[in-house]
Amino acid sequence: MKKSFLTFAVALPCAAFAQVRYNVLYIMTDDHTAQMMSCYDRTHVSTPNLDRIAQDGVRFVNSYVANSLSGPSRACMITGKHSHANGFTNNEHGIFDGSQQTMPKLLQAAGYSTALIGKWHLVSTPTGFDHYEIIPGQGEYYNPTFITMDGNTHVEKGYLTNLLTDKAIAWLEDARQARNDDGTQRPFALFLHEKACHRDWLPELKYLREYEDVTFKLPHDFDDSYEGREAAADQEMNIASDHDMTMDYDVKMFDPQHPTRLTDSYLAYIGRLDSRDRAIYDAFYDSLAIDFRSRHLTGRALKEFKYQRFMRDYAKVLKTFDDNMGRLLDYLDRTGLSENTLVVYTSDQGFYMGEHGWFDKRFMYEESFNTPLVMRMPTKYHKPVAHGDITEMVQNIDYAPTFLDLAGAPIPADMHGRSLLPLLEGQHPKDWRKAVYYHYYEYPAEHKVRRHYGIATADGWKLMHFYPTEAEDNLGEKKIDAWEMYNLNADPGETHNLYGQPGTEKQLRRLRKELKQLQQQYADPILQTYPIK
Ligand code: SGN
Ligand code: CA
Repeated sequence: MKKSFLTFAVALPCAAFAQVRYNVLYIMTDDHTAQMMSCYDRTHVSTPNLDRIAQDGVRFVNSYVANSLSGPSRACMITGKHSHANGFTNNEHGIFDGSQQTMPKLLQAAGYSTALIGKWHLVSTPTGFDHYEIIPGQGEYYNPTFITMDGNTHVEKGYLTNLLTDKAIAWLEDARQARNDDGTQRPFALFLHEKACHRDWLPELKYLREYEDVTFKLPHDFDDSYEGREAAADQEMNIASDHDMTMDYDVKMFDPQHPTRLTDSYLAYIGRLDSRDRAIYDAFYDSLAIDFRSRHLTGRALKEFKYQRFMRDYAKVLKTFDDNMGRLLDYLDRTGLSENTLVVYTSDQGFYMGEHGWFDKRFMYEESFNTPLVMRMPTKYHKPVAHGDITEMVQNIDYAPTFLDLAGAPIPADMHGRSLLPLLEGQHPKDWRKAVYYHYYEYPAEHKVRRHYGIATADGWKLMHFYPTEAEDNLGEKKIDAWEMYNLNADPGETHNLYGQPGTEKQLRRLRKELKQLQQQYADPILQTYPIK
């Protein structure tokens, strides 16, 4: 658990309490992780514009997702409910039931204009938005396709991250002018959902050479042996593996003489560039590929090479995003919107940047269970607000109740999350949750992470259960039915599984009891399949 250094409240001059309606600007990236955000971790990169939000507002240091995968995370966010309750448990088979209660719909009912720009990924047509312009599925970085509300698609020239900011600012500009019948500004909530920094990390061409002189530090557990962790040993998200992290699509050392299995999808993405831009792209990566082939790297040296390529391309994609955050924040300041707008920045989940030798997410281990979360309250908020670090355990199911609370709208009793507004106002409610619940479902699937659920506690303990289904029989795969327990205070990298170790019985009993309580509280049907005694 990360500890707070600076939590304190600052009193701002009280604006007239009367009828202030605050806007919400919710910005969410894809796969951006705290290890690559300098207000959390300075090891690898600098993200000055994202850090501005934390400097002027708050940084949540114990922020988690309920299910570390795009679609499920988005469904938790807009419903305020865990996956089993909102029905969207995994990307592979999920279709979000758009007829259910969602936070955007409730904001509309409270008089808000709502808009969604960018990645949706919930398959069904978005509901609850007065305006949307989304990208199909994972979308494309170069000359991307957009889907508009009339159901039509069109392609725009440019780099997706820049285009999304343009669209967000254009919508905000209209929203800023929108007035209710009584002449007051109509409040709004804009959800800007980025593709950056999702695989396969295709940089904006102007940043191709950025970070090329940087050698990124290897994580201490880059060569993890996965001892005592059966599911961790069995995944397919190894940087070292050519099957998991491919040489063309991921590493971009494309060799036409030796095309690999993902050649078509790689070529489809870069094939979107026009011939002039494609020549710039090819000139850059071809020169690297020629050098790479001359070195005949194998084994550990090849793994390290792949890590450096992955880190550099990811960092480039992030740099364009951080630039755009600066543009957006400047716009809010220039127009005065900062005064009455809550700015939220988060990611749909964290990501492995070589920790355990991995990329991707899905596991309940810290790197992907954690997600960055910084917020800046309206600068003319009518009460004192918190600055610095918020250490309470928060989860993406809390965003929906928070925005409703800020809007002055009732929070439905069936939402699992809790409003963060008291925390943002500098309070520390005594009855704040002491543990968070997690459940991941997408197996069988790419990266082969087994289904698991678990609990993480505020005092730094974690218990997880990887459980089998009938899928393993059908696939002829090994059934894994394994528990893991960690003391993060002593073992932050989660490499020493304490489950079943002598001397940990009391702690295990306590964690099992708390896990059961949370499963009962949220009514997760898994409790029927795997009852906890
Ligand atoms: C794609 C990626 C995976 C990634 C999932 C889910 N493969 O399928 O690496 O785990 O998305 O990501 S790719 O070959 O298509 O790049 S998520 O963030 O959308 O959940
Ligand atoms: Ca994601």
